[in-house]
Amino acid sequence: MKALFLQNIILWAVWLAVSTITEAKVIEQPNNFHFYAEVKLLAQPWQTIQEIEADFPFLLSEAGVKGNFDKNSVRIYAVSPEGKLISDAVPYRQEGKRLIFPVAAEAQDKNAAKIYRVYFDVKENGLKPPVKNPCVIGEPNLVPNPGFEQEDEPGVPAKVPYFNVYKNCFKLDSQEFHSGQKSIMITAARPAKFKSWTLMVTTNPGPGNTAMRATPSAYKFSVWVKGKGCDPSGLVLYAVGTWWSKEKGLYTYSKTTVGSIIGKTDFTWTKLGKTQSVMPWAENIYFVLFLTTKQGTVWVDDPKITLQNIPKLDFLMFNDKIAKEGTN
Ligand SMILES: [Ca+2]
Repeated sequence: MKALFLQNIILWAVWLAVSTITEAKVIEQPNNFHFYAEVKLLAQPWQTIQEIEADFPFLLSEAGVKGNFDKNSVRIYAVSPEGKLISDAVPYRQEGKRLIFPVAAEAQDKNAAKIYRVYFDVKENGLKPPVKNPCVIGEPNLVPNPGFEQEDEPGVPAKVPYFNVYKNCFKLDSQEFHSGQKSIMITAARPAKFKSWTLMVTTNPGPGNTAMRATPSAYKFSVWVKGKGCDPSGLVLYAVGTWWSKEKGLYTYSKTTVGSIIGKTDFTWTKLGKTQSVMPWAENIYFVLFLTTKQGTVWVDDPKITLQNIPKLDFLMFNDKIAKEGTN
């Protein structure tokens, strides 16, 4: 009986190994695209939508290539540091000179720097079919759960730290929103001399916390707010960035005003924003909103963090696989 059991275990292990091999993904090789360029992006512990600047006609002319850029030919792949394709073509949206696409979540800090390779071609090398996007690609945004649309459980927005701690005054509201179908409604339970709420958009760095990674750069922070019955002496929003280095053991934070609304009791959806540089040694930042008003209700939606300077494709490469054909 025991032998039969062991035999079954072995058979199951062999089946698992074989099925894993046979199910290994074959990545489509972009063999008939004549050119590519690469860019480095920082992946977050959650999926983000990121953007790059891609001026293809300029890249082609800088490299002395004659021909007209084929807008439909763009294909984006994640590649390993050795230059091997590690993903299928990534869906993207083209807006002027910008390419906007999802960057997959990466759990490990050491693997967070990702290389993306963009293949493209000129019309003279044969028109390429346009890419069909399997999904709608939103605006570039580094925050997890942009617009508070995903829920962990009914009424609890996903990836909003400590939402439940403030459940007496925080509510996921599907009646009022700036975009999508939900916002976070914050209500003063009763008038108080001074009232403030802390809404964490991304977690503070620290042991066990999944914080947002940062590169030495400037980030744009913004958020939309709406108010009803607020204290007219002022609603102030502070963004708090904590700049933190695990390696150097440095830990500091800077509190910066995202914006304020003074003299209004009721106000419609209003965008408040601020650009903030990150300390050169910082490995993480976090985005917290402190809202202060003595009374009333405030709705918050669409917090957004983006890089001030968009990473850029700046050097064209010739695709070795077809360079011999001499058709460039
Ligand atoms: Ca929303």
